[in-house]
Amino acid sequence: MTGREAGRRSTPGSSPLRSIPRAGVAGVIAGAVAIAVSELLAGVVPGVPSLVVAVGSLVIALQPPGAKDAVATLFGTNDKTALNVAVVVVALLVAAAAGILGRRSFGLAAQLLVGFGFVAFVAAALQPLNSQVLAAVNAAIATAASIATLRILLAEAGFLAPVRVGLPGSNRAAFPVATGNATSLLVRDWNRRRFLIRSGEFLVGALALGAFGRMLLDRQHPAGVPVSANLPAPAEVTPPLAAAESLAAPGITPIVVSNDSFYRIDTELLVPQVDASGWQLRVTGMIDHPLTFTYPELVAMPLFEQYVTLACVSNTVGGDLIGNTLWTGVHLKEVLARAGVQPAATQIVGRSVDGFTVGFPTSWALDPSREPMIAVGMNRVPLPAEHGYPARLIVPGLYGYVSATKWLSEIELTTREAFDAYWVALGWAKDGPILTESRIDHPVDGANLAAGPVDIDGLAWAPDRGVASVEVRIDNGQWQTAMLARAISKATWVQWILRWQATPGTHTIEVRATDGTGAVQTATPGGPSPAGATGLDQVRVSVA
Ligand SMILES: Nc1nc2c(c(=O)[nH]1)N[C@H]1C(S)=C(S)[C@@H](COP(=O)(O)O)O[C@H]1N2
Ligand SMILES: [Mo]
Repeated sequence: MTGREAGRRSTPGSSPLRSIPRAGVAGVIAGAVAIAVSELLAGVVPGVPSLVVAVGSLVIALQPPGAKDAVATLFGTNDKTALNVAVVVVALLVAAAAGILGRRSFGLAAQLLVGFGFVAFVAAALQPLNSQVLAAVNAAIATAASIATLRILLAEAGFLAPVRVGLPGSNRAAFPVATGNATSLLVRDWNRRRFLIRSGEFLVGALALGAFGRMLLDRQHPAGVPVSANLPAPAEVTPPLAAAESLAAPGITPIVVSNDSFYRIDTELLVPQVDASGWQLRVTGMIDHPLTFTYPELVAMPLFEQYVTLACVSNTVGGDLIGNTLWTGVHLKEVLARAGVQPAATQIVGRSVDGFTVGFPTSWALDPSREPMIAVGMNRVPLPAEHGYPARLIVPGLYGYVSATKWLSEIELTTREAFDAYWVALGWAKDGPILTESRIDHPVDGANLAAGPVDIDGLAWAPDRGVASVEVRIDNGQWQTAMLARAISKATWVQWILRWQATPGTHTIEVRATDGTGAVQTATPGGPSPAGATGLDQVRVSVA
């Protein structure tokens, strides 16, 4: 008899290494069942938090300074998916460890699962919008489901005494595992097959229920304008865009981005759903008259419209974490005037229902040259949920991370020294004026072109200093001045175009902008951390 055969004939428990895979599989499946049950509960019962989302949010909350820089545009859509997947994978690994432990001591395995369930509960309970009771209920049920599953599968695998359920006919114990003769080999084969069948059943069930739960959960957190939302007509209406404000170049990036294609960046793994009827905006801190607005009270104030370009500090050179749209909202200055800002209040902090914060200088907001707003509309519809319904801040000239609080709940007047907002505490710059930048949209990098006239076009922005000029150069040649559309305002980006007589060969095209103060955009590559990306956008093309 070879050593290998001898090994097969021992009991699973007596061959510690060889039994690891089966025990690990049992653990993974127990973990999958826990996740499936918890996602299903979260999807079916309103108010029950998803534990996967909760652990992901905890990871976001615990990130060390600089982590966001390492993952270039963390919190973009793909990163949210990646984080969910990472949480599931880690949970399954922990569950696998529980399965392996369970061969020797089921009690220890159960304790590990309880511990993990407790971590998930704490993660969920820490989120400001979650019910702690429902978080506890979900974690308890999910943990119980994983322990029961592990118990059943470890018994099927022969590591534990069979689970006896006191129902007639259900008492299908695994065959006793014996050693040393042909009959027992057959029995063990049958046991192994039963383990596999059972595991497969649990796995398929978990995948189906988990996917169903997640689908229901996503449905509870839809993007887009909430059905019940409506927006009164603004008192001051912006005239339609003049023809001169857009260049008539085919395929050029539109000057106004649609709500659906406007970039989205935030720390929320599911789109927050704020009910405007229960929502309030409080104005607090170093003011003479604390204020509270309900949604009807806020939108009963005179509404105005303005185009403002919003950019993310994480946007890389040539990137698309930037958009320009028509915002509708209340003058922040009017709200601040009513509140009576005390002279010592040097910082305005915007807090979100989810605990996110921004902070910007009071002097920036009160500067007569700009109109910061409490925005309630985007492109003439109420704010879509993912862009901050029912209200958000929009401050011309500042990156979103220091200014554009979505799902706004409080405006607090404080000092610059007293408080560092969310991303500032994580190492990003305290001041976040949007840098002067420009982008080549056409031709695209790597394009193959025919020799002859080629239109090079793109966008440039320097909110809210305004763009004075845009220049393009080919192969390090002379800077050539591009034609600019008429800017809607200093707070918006502007389209530019340059006709080029392309000659055969490969060429590098670069662009740079000069802002309204005469400052040329920084050409040295840098950032995005801590204060925004610098450097020139460039594309390489082949001309034949
Ligand atoms: N509540 C909340 N508001 C937020 C954020 C966030 O994570 N949570 N992210 C900010 C950042 S970093 C940016 S760039 C803008 C993006 O706004 P948008 O998603 O509407 O484009 O929102 C800002 N407001
Ligand atoms: Mo951002």
